[in-house]
Amino acid sequence: MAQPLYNSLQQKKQQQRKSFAVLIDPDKIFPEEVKKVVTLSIAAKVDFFFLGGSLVVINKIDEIIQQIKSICDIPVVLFPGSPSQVSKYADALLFLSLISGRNPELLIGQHVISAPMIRQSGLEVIPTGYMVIDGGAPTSVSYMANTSPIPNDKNDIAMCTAMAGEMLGLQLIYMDAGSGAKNAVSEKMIKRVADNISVPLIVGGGISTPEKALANCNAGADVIVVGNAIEKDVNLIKEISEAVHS
Ligand code: 1GP
Repeated sequence: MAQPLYNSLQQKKQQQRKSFAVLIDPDKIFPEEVKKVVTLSIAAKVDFFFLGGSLVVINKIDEIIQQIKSICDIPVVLFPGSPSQVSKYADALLFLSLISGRNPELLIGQHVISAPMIRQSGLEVIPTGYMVIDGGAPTSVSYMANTSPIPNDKNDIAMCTAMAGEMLGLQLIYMDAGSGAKNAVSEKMIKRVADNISVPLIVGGGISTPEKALANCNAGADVIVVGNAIEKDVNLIKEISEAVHS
């Protein structure tokens, strides 16, 4: 299956170019706000929109993607918390396997259920090793996943988990402290993981300043994801984008 979006990510990694993804939680955004976020993202040269949440109560995913697509061609990547969060209007889907946990449903169970629907959608599928790192307080993802996150000072566990994910054939590693995490993933842990894998590394959860985004890039993150902080202050789109692209 063709993977244009993944190929561009790999190419960027080779060129040491970093990407910035704005995370839109479909439950937390009103249609009138989408336009503002998208307009600011175009101006700031945002690389991707990630769309999804640990729990989506009102399913507006199709509607939001169509709205984004009517304004710009920034790729929309689904970051689904459940098989119901699939939309044929997106460009790609992170097929997440929760490799930091030991819940078979999130390692393979829900994938089996959603596979035919995803195949039918024609979406680009990117197999992703999803690692939840302790962000200092329970987040939606840690509760919904019903597994323990990796302790935030256990850099070796994170490294070995990411290495195993890559050896299993996963094409991306996503380290996530959870949306609105009190503590973002540490630069030491990011570096330890980045130094030991060759697939692109996504880092998110609790990033709220351009300085932290830049530090994460310097530690080895290839894609920075920010959602919560932008929901509170949309001006951060420009500031964080500049930091990531610098
Ligand atoms: C959460 O990585 C994302 O899954 C982004 O986290 O909302 O805290 O930016 P924030």
